[in-house]
Amino acid sequence: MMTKDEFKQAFLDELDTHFSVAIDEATDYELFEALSAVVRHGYSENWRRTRTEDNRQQTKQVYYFSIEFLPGTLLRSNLLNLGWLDQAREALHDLKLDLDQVALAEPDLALGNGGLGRLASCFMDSLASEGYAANGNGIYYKYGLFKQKFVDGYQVEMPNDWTKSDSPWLVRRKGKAALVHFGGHYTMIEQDGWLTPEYEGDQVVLAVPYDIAVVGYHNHVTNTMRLWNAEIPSEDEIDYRTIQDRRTIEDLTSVLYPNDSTYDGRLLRLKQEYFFVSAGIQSILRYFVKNNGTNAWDQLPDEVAIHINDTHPAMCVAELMRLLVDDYRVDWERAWQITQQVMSYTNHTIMAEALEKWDVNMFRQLLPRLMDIITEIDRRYAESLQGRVDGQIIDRTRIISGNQVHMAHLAIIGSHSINGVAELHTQLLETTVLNDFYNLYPDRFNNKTNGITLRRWLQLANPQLSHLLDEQLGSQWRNDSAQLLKLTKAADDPKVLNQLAKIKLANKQKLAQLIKQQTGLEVDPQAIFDVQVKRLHAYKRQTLKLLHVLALYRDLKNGIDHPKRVVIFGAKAAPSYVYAKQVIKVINEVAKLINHDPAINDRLKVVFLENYGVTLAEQIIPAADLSEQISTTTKEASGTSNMKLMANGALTIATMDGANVEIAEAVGDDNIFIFGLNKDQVNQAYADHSYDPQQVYNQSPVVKSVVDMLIDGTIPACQAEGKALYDSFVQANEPFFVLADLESYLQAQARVETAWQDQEAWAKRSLINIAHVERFDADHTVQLYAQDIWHLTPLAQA
Ligand code: GPQ
Repeated sequence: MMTKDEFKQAFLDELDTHFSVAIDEATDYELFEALSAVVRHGYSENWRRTRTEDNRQQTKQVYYFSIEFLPGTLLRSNLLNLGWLDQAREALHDLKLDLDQVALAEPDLALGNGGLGRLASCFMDSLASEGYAANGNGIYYKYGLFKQKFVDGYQVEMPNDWTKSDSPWLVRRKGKAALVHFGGHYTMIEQDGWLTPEYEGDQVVLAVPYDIAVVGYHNHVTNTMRLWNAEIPSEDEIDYRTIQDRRTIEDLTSVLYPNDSTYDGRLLRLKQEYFFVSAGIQSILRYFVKNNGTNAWDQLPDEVAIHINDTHPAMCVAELMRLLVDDYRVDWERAWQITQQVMSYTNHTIMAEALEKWDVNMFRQLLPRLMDIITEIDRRYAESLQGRVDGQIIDRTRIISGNQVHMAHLAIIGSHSINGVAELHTQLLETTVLNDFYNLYPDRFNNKTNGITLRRWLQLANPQLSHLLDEQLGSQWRNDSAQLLKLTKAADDPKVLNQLAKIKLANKQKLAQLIKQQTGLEVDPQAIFDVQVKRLHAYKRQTLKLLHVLALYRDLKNGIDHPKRVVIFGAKAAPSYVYAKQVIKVINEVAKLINHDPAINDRLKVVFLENYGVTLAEQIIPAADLSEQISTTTKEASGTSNMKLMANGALTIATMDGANVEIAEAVGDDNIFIFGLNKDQVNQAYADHSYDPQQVYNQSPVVKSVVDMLIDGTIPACQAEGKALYDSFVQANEPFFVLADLESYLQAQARVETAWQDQEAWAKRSLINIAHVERFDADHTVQLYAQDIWHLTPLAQA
């Protein structure tokens, strides 16, 4: 424990040692750095001890391989988990400083695009907090996710050169570096009766780890997230004298793939995937050999679980095989058994374009030995099924077919567990995209519905609501989210409901200030704050929200009144995703039109905040009244902003997609607004091509009148983009059913308006949502992974 005065002294000492400045001359970043130094002292012993205790106890560890992590900022979350947040706040207050203000100096660590990367970071926090020995394994991108600006309503991407600011959380561990080989040729030569590859002409890259401590909540466990940086091996410095030469290596880890779910532009990405996979697996085996020698491989599955987060690290399967067979001379069959026991895989989408496939020739050129290993895995796989199942099934499930390497197939064939991320998603995997595999290996399939860490998304983001929960429930809910269910006892207590409403209003006032600061717009905190925050994607249907906005605008212009509403968007588009960028442009122009129309008189405001990311999410979500989860049913694997908004008391308007289905189940029909086609209707329409948007458009005056606003000159300055959206909605077999769901969506929004009229009833619904978010606590999710998939037991907690 640390008292306030001790904290104060430690902070002043750090400020003095690091910068020799007094408080009033220090910049916010210097204050942040001094604070972070105090925090580092707070966990350094636990960090060392967690590592060495794993070692001594031989506790099984999981290695979570993910090409993306989105930790956001770490100062306050580390303080919270150390149990020092209140002391730090008070100590700074004594020094006339505001912790939250100083914390703003810390840039987001944004080494991911969206949900997938953020989930990885929520899991890291929860794994440490649940006392599991867990390691993140990822890439040290020099440029993180781009910074988004709007210029004339268009998205402009700015580089995010985050390493410039010298994050205090990273520790470079040159001593733990590994060598990764690319290209060249190899021949198998016999050495002591074992065929071993001899390489020639390959490029060697030094992988240097940067480690970040992952502090567990009040439990003395501190795990490691390891990010690998590509560098020139020192013995090769002589060969890389020109800047051009050096770039070929350093570029390997320089950029995060800016696409989410779909992408193109390939070779570098393949290199990145192999790079962090190979470095990570090498370091796992090195550690294992140090503890167990080179003769105990059958114990590997007792000590190590490797998790493949989506297909990007699927090469883990082949790389572990390569190292076991080539370097450690383990028999193929034995190596394969070990590999399957060690590996597990999570799928995060059913969208075909995100299931990675690599051209065999490209793969072979970059990774000749690995390609041959995969070929052998594939050959044995097909052989094992020959004569037992239909040849077509073998063809459809092989790793190599059509001159392509199917990464999902590699991950599935090499793993003992395959999971989806929400009940509906897992069911769709089993019955559609992975149906062949499900029929072959039903026991490998399981569901693990996503979760979020309530420490960041409730305790840190919404301190006032957290205090109310303390008052109502005692502080135990902070350790044990099941306690939140007890909140339903207060569902009819007008005092509690009133307090809840007051807290929401205060959060909305704060967000209103931020909106004013960032956009100059004044918004009324009494209005409905209607929030859609997530990546910009056709299937997520920001377009549907846009059409609702146009419908409201049309009504208001025609004298039909609606409750005051502030529609808030936050979304980045992949730089090469033309359609998504057109949507941004149209929303921005519609916002400009409405916000400056005196006839609207502030009854409707549209705010598109720039540069949505973890920190902005922490500011928006606590202020939301309405959570927009309106993806085309079957397309959103789970969603996680739906859970974050629920935790903060927003009511959800949703399709029965992803985890929305489970949210609806948890809160009950009266406490959520459901609309739109269900999964059977959507699948039916795909199967028989029966969706005819033209017909919907022609038959529904409501739909026609709203959609026409995109092309009738209502919205200035985006004719081409408006037309592009219009065309996309009416095209034959439009895959996202925007027009099909529009009327149903507008009706659901009308129900929202009616519900809003009774503020006390709204607050009650809000309370019920908060109470039931315990079902989506990532602490619980990781426990299920640990028990069912990884077979971990928590470290003995000191
Ligand atoms: N997701 Cl495949 C991403 O964020 N990026 C991806 O490349 C893929 C999936 C999301 C998915 O769309 C959401 O529905 C999930 O909630 C999230 O992964 C975490 O599972």
